[in-house]
Amino acid sequence: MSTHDLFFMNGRLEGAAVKRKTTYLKDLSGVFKDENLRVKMSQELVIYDVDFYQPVEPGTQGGLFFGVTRIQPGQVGEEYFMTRGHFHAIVDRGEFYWGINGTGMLILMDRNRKVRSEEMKPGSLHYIPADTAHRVANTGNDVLSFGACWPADAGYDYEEIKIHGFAARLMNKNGVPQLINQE
Ligand code: S6P
Ligand code: ZN
Repeated sequence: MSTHDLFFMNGRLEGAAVKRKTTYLKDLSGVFKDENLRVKMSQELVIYDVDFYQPVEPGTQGGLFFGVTRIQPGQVGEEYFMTRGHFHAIVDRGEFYWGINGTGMLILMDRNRKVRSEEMKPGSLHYIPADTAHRVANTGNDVLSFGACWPADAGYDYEEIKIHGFAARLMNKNGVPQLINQE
């Protein structure tokens, strides 16, 4: 009998097979509206990290991946720290997110560039439909963490967002998070 070595406990994913990807401010060139300000800030600042478990090879049909993302509190100018955001490479793949700690906003954009948002907080559950770009912003003073489960063959299309961005950005306007249209 082998010892089980994979746990999702107290909001953390733990086990020898769990991998971590850390994203620093220096990795997010062109992501925030105020790029001039971003380059002046500390480039070694951790903006978010993802702990994830891939039980099968990426691209495996029928497989599932599981991850926990933690976004630090903070802003670049008026814009909240957030994930890069992506469509899935295989467009008809959806995903679940759920809030674990802190408060934030899930920003969703369809192919017609129509943007909507859902508030994230501990216990909130979010279904991300297929062919929908998704990004999360931390609107609070604590670390925002959320769980995610997605198909192993979904892949990532970061390019579309890199070129065209989201049609709206989440900004702190006098202490209130507001989606501000960019087009
Ligand atoms: C993967 C899933 C999450 C994100 C993570 C970081 O499909 O949506 O694990 O990868 O939240 O966001 P991003 O946009 O940098 O991949
Ligand atoms: Zn995704």
